Amino acid sequence: MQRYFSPEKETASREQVIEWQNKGLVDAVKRVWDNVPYYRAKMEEKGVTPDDIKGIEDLHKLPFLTKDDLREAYPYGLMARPLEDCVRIQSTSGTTGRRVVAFYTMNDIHLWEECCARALVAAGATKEDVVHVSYGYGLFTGGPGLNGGSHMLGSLTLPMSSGNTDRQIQFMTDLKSTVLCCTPSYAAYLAESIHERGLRDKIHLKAGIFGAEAWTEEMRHDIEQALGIKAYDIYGLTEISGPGVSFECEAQTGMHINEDFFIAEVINPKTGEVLPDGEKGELVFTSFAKEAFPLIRYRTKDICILSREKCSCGRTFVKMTKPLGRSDDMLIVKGVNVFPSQIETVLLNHGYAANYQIIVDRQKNSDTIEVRVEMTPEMFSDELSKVTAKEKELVSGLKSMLGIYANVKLVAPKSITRSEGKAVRVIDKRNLYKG
Ligand code: DLL
Repeated sequence: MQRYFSPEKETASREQVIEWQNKGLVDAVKRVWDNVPYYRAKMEEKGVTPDDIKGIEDLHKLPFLTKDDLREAYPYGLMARPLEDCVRIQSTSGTTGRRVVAFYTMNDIHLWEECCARALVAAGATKEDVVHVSYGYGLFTGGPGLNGGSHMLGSLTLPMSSGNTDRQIQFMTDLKSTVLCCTPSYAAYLAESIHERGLRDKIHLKAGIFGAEAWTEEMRHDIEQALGIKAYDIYGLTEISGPGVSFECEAQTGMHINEDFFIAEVINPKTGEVLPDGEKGELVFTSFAKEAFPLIRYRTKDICILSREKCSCGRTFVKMTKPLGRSDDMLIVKGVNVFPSQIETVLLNHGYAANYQIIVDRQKNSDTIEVRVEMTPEMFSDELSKVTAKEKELVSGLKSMLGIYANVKLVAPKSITRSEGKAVRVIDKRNLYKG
């Protein structure tokens, strides 16, 4: 059986990988300096020019890039290739207004799809498999990424997208899907629905590739048991390409980062200092091989640990742990990125004060989000029907801001505990991050 999609890359010697990265970095820095005024200004501000960058040992001299930079440069400010060379955009989930938009040339699409094909092969997929893609399609990278990877591998690809569980299960049984790609919470929901319908013995799945949100080892165990599969983690972010920036192999002890395309660093999120392998900190990526949208030292805000221990699968690429948390307050609810500040904006725009709490939970394998907000003193004497109407108004405001349903509960004025220090706005009962 095929063990690797790109064997010469995935098992390359350390020296070889460093050579690719040295060359790639020097080239990428020149390209952004020449083509992206935004980058040039950032580098000038830090007093660094392309001549200072001879290889990855000089990476630390370069400025970091954050989501705020991407928003500031929106929409075209970070493009390193002319528009005519670009063939696609994708965008991060959940944020409205100034979204983060990433651009791709045809080569960038191929690079990204190759990452996903590697993830599929690492999960045991071959061209004989039927790959059932239930990640969302559209601006979200999940569907298009795994779809492309599956095509590249030559597997029959079912572009199911998310939702419509009955249809998912029907195709899964009729077409005998063998590899399922979706978020772990949707996999758990599908498993439950399959059992409820008594269809467990009609399912032919052998593996699942689940990512885009945090999930625990316990959840992995439950999904594996319920579907009789091996469940693999996959990580990625739109800014760097999408799913497949890193992926799990059969060892299931961390995700291999595709180091022939991306340089990974872990930094202290407070000081920006680069930490040695094995230490926990914020993951930073340099996507040197990308043409349209190469990002240099992009801060992911994901907290993790890198490990260079030899892996039993034979891949030599560095491994990252599952994200162990975030260095900002972003939540991922139903696979959608949600910032508390977005919720606050909706509340303030509707005339409420910033006394609120966001309660996130997972019930029956599905995320729930509830926003509790204090009524204004005038509203307190209103009849119930008026209060319900106000709640509905907020539900719809939140839906258009976040793209997902959030339950709203208007509570009595002064009933939300005031904090003496930092307000505790978010109560996440899911306990997804361990370690
Ligand atoms: O979630 C890309 C993706 C699609 C990855 C499908 C895997 C599968 P964004 O919407 O830009 O992109 O969200 C990126 O999601 O910074 C992490 O915080 C989180 N994330 C992604 N994969 C994982 C994972 C896609 N396996 C943000 N475990 C990232 C935990 C993950 N968190």
